[in-house]
Amino acid sequence: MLQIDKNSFKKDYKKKFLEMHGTDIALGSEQRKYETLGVLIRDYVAGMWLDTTKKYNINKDKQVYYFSMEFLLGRLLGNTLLNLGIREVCKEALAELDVDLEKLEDLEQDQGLGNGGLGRLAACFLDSMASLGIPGNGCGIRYKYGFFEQKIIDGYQVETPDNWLRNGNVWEIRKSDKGEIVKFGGEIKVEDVGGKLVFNHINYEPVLAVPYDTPVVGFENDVVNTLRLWSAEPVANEFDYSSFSRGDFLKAIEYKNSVEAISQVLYPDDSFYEGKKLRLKQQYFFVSAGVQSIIRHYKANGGDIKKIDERIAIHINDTHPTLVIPELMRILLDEEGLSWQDAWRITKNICAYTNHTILAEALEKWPVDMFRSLLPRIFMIIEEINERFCADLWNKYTGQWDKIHRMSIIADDYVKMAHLAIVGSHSINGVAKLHTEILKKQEMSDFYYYYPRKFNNKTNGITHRRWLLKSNPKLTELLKDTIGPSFIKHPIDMEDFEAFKDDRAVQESLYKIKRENKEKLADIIYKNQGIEVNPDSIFDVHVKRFHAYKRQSLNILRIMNLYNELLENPNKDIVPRTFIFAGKSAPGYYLAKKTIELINAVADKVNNDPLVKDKIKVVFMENYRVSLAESIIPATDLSEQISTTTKEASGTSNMKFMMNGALTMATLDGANVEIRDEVGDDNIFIFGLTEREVLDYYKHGGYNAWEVCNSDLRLKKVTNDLINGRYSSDKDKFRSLYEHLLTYNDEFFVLKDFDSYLKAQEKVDVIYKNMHQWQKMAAVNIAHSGIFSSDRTITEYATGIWGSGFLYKNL
Ligand code: 26V
Repeated sequence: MLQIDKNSFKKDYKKKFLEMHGTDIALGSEQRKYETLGVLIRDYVAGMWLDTTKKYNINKDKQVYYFSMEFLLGRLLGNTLLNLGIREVCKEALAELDVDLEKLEDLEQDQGLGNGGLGRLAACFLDSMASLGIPGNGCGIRYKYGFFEQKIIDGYQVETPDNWLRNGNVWEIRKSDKGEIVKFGGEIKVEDVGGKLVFNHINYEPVLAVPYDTPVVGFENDVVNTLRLWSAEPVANEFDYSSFSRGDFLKAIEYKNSVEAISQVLYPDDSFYEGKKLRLKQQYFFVSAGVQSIIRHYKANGGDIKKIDERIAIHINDTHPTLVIPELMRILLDEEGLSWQDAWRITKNICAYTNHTILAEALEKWPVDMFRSLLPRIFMIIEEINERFCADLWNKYTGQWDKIHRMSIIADDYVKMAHLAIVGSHSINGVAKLHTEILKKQEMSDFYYYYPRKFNNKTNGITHRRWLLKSNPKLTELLKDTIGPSFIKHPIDMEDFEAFKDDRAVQESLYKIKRENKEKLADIIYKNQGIEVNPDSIFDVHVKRFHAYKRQSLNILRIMNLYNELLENPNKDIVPRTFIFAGKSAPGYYLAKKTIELINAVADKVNNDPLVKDKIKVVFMENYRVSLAESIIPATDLSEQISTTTKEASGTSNMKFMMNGALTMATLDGANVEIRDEVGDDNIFIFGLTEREVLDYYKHGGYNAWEVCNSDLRLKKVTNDLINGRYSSDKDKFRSLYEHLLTYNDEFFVLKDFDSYLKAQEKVDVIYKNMHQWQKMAAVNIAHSGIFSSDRTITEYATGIWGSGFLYKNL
């Protein structure tokens, strides 16, 4: 482990500061102090990084490559220090130099290269792989602009670019000597050379992929893994200045721009698939660069290409990197000269795929014409994979054209990425038990019956190092004081905390810790939004991407109803509540944006109404991101996880909240089901339609929103409030929400779940009044959260999917 004492750290820091800035610490800006610390820590890490790589090479360890379009890392400084085990030493040393570590940590820009759950999961997985000593690498895109910054102006979401590299990035190292060429467009000339077909790719547009490596530091174990993100650059000789003089100026500029566009920006939509050529380009770009560099490295280490599947595992995070499959085939066939049979066996052994959503509108499929012209050789390979697959299907399902058509990889002029991922992988997993069952029984049932053994479940997890140790130090101390420190390395040991659930002193400590975290959040809310909130009120929190299925609309309707009730009956006995929302909507998602507007309109009205001043407050926190989540989650009393049952594949914030002692208000959806199974019905608030009821509605119809609305006076009033000018002088402002709920018979059953949601919320009030009971329930939640550590998830991936002995010898 890295050994560094206070004095040597001080010396190193002073020296580094002088080297970098040529001046005294006291004269430097905070930004410079941050940069100095970052570079110094990176230097500390460098030796361990090299040693880890060398060790992996010598041991010929099996390497896992986690391919993902998104890695939502957030900030790195604090967690790197924590994992190195030197955060406290640094903090004290810096304090003696008059530098405040936490202030510097706060200066760091979030690395926001992801939309939400899927990208954050990838980041938690990197942390767990390194901390478990698994040789695991991330492979993705170094977007110049990450997920947009959200501003709320007059209640509307306004998007501004996330220029996260503005001040540089101390964590990355550009490896210009490790570039790869990726080829787009052109034609394939097939030649017969001595009885063997040779595929020559000509007239293509070359793109130079340059890797930027970021160290991923394991927890107190000397392991440093690598996240490799690729940036697109013009190939030098295609963009040389001679073309300017030849008069090809515009062509050269066009080429440069089209290349740089590839890694320019993250697509900010995680719900509606659009067949955009640039996105397909992004996918092939990082997949091809990644696979080429893996094979180059493997061969440079003396690896036998025919045994590469013994040493390499590639994980395909959702369908976005599915082109790994045909790209591997291309290299094995065209460049390594393997037979189809060998190449196909190796490819399937290497690849595994995770599905993260059943929303039909998010499933990726590419128009054949676009695909073929952009990736001609890859298309040929997919055609061949499909022909062979359909021939196999025909053998089993002779005459069943419909079924074969349904399962085909290419059909109706589209290339279906999920089908390709299933056919070309040895493992397909869902991300929570319920989700996996739905995949097997519904969405992917044809494939499940055909390949039953490929399907398995891996319930998601979160890294307790970021989401507990780092973000909630006081709770961490309480756990250490009560159950000892073993949970830090073995989070499942948090179960021991259950023994303290009735301990009054522990309950009081829990209350006190929560209260302090709430005060801190209240300060942030005041600073950012100018709203004063009461830390003694229940902090009732709904933070996540805005999407109709996540039902922020259900939440705001019940707040509107509560407001109505308080106006009618000012003496209504309720525990004061602060309703906190945060989250981004996809820029083109009209209804989601309307919902944000509605929340802000309700906030405006409620927060300015003296009649309810001491009872309720509504806050919409701008620009939800990892670092903001780290402040909100430890301060939450009630976690809202209220998606329409069957729609949320897993959810991961639900796990973060419970680990921080929030109680959960939940439908039995995604991982909420497993949280309920862990804590028991008495320690969670469950409401809403069951899976059966929802699936029945979808199958047989029968849901009538008008009927539900008309039979409940409260609903009549709140839906009417959407169109009677109560929340806006423009009566039509929220009409689209009204129409969606009623006229269009809302497919997410918001109105249907309204009554049971309100009843469950009433229980919250009753229990919150009894502090001891509430904290006892919180203790049970904390105690049972260890199973949701991503260390458990990653251990399951390693043993159940990535396989073979030496990979998990360190577990
Ligand atoms: C989908 C698409 C569709 C096309 C446009 C770009 C784009 C970008 C990302 C995605 C991924 C959507 C899937 C997703 O994020 N699923 C979430 O995955 C979490 C981790 O497994 C899980 O906890 C959430 O329940 C699930 O919604």
